[in-house]
Amino acid sequence: MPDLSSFPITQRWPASHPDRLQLYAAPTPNGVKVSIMLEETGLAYEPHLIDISNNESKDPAFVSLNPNGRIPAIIDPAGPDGRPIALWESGAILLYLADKTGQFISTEPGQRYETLAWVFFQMSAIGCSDS
Ligand SMILES: N[C@@H](CCC(=O)N[C@@H](CS)C(=O)NCC(=O)O)C(=O)O
Repeated sequence: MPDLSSFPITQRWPASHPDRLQLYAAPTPNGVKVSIMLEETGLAYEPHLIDISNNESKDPAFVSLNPNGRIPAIIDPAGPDGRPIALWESGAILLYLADKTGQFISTEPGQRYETLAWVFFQMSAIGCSDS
């Protein structure tokens, strides 16, 4: 069983299933797009609701994972090299999950950069602003 105790966020939002990808999010555009990606890729995950209306994304335990203090963020217990990895920024998380599962992004450079263009377009032009 993976040990996630080195991540302070797991003290505030404990992992009942530390073998599963841990999602820290809320039902907002940036949160939901990661949930959709997890559902579509079929990865097992454990969601944790971060109550942003009560500033829980500014809780020191959350900020220890994402210094920008915004949802979404993840911990994947089975990251590169089999070690846990923490990630924040929804676009980075989407690309990580796409690469991890080999879904929704090509390894063929032309197609891969076309996908990146759409992800960057979405990040800069559609959805919650980063303010
Ligand atoms: N660029 C960030 C933006 C994240 C973001 O703006 N999250 C909002 C919800 S959609 C949030 O956490 N708001 C709470 C706050 O700013 O305190 C990303 O794409 O992950």
